[in-house]
Amino acid sequence: MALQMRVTTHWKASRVRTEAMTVNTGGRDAKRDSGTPGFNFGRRAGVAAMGFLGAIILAGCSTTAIDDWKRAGLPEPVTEQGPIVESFWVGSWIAAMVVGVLVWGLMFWAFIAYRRRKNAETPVQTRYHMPIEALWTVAPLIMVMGIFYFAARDAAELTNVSDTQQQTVNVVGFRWSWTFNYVDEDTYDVGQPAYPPNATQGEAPRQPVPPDNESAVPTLWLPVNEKVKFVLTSPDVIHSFWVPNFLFKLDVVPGRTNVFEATPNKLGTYAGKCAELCGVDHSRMLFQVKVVTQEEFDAHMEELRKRGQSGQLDNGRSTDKAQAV
Ligand SMILES: [Cu+2]
Repeated sequence: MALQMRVTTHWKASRVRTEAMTVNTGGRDAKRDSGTPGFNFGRRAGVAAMGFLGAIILAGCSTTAIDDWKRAGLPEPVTEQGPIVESFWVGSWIAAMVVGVLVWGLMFWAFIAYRRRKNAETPVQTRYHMPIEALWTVAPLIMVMGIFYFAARDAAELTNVSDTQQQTVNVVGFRWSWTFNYVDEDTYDVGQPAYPPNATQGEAPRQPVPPDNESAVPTLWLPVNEKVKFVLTSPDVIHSFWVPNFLFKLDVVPGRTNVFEATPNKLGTYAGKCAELCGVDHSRMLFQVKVVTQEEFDAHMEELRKRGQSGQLDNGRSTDKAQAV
């Protein structure tokens, strides 16, 4: 009885504690049903408050917020491959919710149908019930196999390298910035760590990097609707190349060349960052991706050549440009 009382909802904790104490000291006649009118009222009020809050939140939803819900919190995909991840993610949530609603429904049905009644005897105990045991072995197995099938299928598609790319970019992650070698254009761009160096030591307040500001963070330019092969290399430690809007990230590992392909299909500027803790200035490894028209891309390549940034930086570093800051 004391246990039953303690698990009752916590907003009635003080009353429960008193009752539990009564049970412990006063014995059997102190036994009381937890479904007192006070408890029911509290629960109803709670449900009503949550419903009201839900209505307010829904009423205040902008279309962006609704789109966020439709993607279950994922950023908007900006590549041809993005929707593969999106449908896997959303599908997993739907499957999880279906299973969750079924399990919660059965739980609450059991709570109510088999709740303790006054003077009730110990209920019948079911043991070694083969059909039930088979069910709770086979059902999770089917679920795990289902998740595995879709995960393996989508991962194979996302990591498949067809070598039919129109652009190849060698992304070099180094402590603590990025170099983008445009292989087919024979140009490069090299970045510097974002933020002033002392910002990480708490001496200066950290300023957010202005969006679309090329001087603040290195920028990778990509032509829209062209398949890009990303070749990831690192001269020092493990980094991770992550553009959240690509819904994809891949480690940049020294001594190893990781490759993936993606086709950006939405014009715009997107944030990127290192997603593998790589040392003290890991948080300064910010960059951005600019998806532009073919003409803008060509003009930018010409601009790089004019600045003298022809050729490739194998180790990602350039003595004149990427000085330690
Ligand atoms: Cu890093």
